Amino acid sequence: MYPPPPPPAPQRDFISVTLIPSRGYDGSKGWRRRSCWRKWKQLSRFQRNAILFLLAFLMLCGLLTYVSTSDQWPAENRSAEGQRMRPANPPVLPAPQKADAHPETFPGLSPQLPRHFRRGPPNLQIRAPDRTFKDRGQDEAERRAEAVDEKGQRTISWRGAVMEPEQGSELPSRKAEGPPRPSPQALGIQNPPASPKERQKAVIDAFRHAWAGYRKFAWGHDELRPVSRSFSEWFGLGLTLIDALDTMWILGLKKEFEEARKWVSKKLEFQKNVDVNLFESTIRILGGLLSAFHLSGDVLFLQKAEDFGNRLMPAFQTPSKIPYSDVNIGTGAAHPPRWTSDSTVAEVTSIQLEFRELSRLTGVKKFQEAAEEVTRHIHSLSGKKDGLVPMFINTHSGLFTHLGVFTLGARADSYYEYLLKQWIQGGKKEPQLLEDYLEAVEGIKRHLLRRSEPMKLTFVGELTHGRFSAKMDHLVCFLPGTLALGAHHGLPADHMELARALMDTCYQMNRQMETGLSPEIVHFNLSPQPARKDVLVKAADRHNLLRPETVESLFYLYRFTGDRKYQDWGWDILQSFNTYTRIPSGGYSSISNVQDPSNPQPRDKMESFFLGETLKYLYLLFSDDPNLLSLDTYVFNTEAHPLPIWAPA
Ligand code: DMJ
Repeated sequence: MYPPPPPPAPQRDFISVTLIPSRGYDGSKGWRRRSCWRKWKQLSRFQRNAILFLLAFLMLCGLLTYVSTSDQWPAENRSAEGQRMRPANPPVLPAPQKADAHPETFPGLSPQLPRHFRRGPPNLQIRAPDRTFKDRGQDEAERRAEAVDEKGQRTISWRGAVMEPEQGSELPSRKAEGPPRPSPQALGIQNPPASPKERQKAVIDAFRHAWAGYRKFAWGHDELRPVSRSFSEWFGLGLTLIDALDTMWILGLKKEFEEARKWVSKKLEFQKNVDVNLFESTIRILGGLLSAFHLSGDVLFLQKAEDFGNRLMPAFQTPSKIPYSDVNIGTGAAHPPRWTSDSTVAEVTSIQLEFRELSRLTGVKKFQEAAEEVTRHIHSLSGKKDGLVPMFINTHSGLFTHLGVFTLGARADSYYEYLLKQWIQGGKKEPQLLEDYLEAVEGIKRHLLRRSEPMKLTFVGELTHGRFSAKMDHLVCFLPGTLALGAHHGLPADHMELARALMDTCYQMNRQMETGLSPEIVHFNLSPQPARKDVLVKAADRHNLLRPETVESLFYLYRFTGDRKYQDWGWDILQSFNTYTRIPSGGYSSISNVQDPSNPQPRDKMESFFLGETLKYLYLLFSDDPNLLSLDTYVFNTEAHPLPIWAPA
């Protein structure tokens, strides 16, 4: 007998998944399909339902994942688009914070209202723009980004090219900045329109960022080194702080102004054994103090200006009365540079606005007399070419040296500017100044003007012993503004035409660079061959020091023509500064290569004129109020410090 069969095992439902690929003998698809179907039919209903449920569940999960990621994709696409359409820093930026909202206020500092007993004709009605909800959001974003820096992480982003990878790679705010990319200008993309008010707020934001760096890492020193978060000294006199005083006043940054004023009052000390350059210290320190006095009415600045002016006077004690380049403000010892007894022509002829004004304010004549003696001397000096001056003058003989070399750039530039501006400052009563200026403009037209190929840009070249060179310094870009100022004050209309043409050229010097920022020096192409660019740059000249001349002239051109294209051009340049020179931890840096947007190579220096001039002119350019430092009331010195016109004609 056979034993009875065992009872059937209880049927257990399970799903077995075989991971080993089961291949048929011939691997045919038909066999596999039939085999799968047979297996499916062999499953119980429960097993089939379980499989169907699992499949449905997986499909649902897949669908949900798709929905959530598809939300991000357009956002990413939008932001990628946005990156192309917008500057790296958005146009609407935080308005100045209220005094009590500043987290880093020096303890015990109570805002001190300036005294208003104005001597000059200031008519400033400058209010900080209202803060909007949007602004606060951006403040918050910026605060978060900065908080990263507060932890001491040295992350300068792709713009600044200093990025410590172990820190930088994990930061969302840094990642958002993305890889190196060309500027909006280089891509030929239109900037979104921003109103003049929004643009002014963007300048205020830039100033605040620059100032924050200076305040954190260089307070009371001459210049910020923003990448190394340190400072450099030139004269050891708080150069950036003094140069920026009137800008703060004009931008409505009263709290910052008061803090700086306190430093001037408590810490600025001129009794120091230090050599200063007569010209640089006159235009930046003397000019800055005089202008701060005029705007604020605070006599502290005038007292400091007079003290400083007195300490500069030994520079004029030379056989020719042409001043030495350097003077020790502690010992009173003046001397030329070590290698020569020459002084630079632009230097000795661009201190007059300040010295004349100091005399007018103090009633002490020696300042004006010493400075005007130089002007008179040069007026009657031989060696000029149709009003164009050589670059050097000897302090012993009083004669021009290095004859036959003529430029509107370094070492000669502001000679021309101060001829016109002194004439305006003095109420147009000094005909010799006007005569020299008009003759010089004719000399420029006759000897230095050419047009480039293929765009036919009008530019100012140089002349060396009769040989023309198509070289133009960015410094020359002060000229369109000066020519326009002269035309506004009644000089020939063709000066204005030349101003417009040169303005186009200066803008192209920025526009044609990959970063949208001009190099220090360009050479123009004169050859009519197609496919050559107008603006050529040599490797040694590719740097940008945050100089003001282009935006300075844009300000004048906009004031006198009302043509908004000049504001738009200035807006482009501000965005390029923000994109390629802004250092996240505070400050802006000069860069070594305006043609390499992926690595512009920060030079770790923020020149004082970036705050004294560049940002001030940008702010004024974006103002639609012709009475904001009216050009019928004020004349700007060559460091952008406004001084009153004595007797407006
Ligand atoms: C400034 O100090 C002055 O504008 C000067 O006239 C030229 N150099 C710098 C700015 O470029």
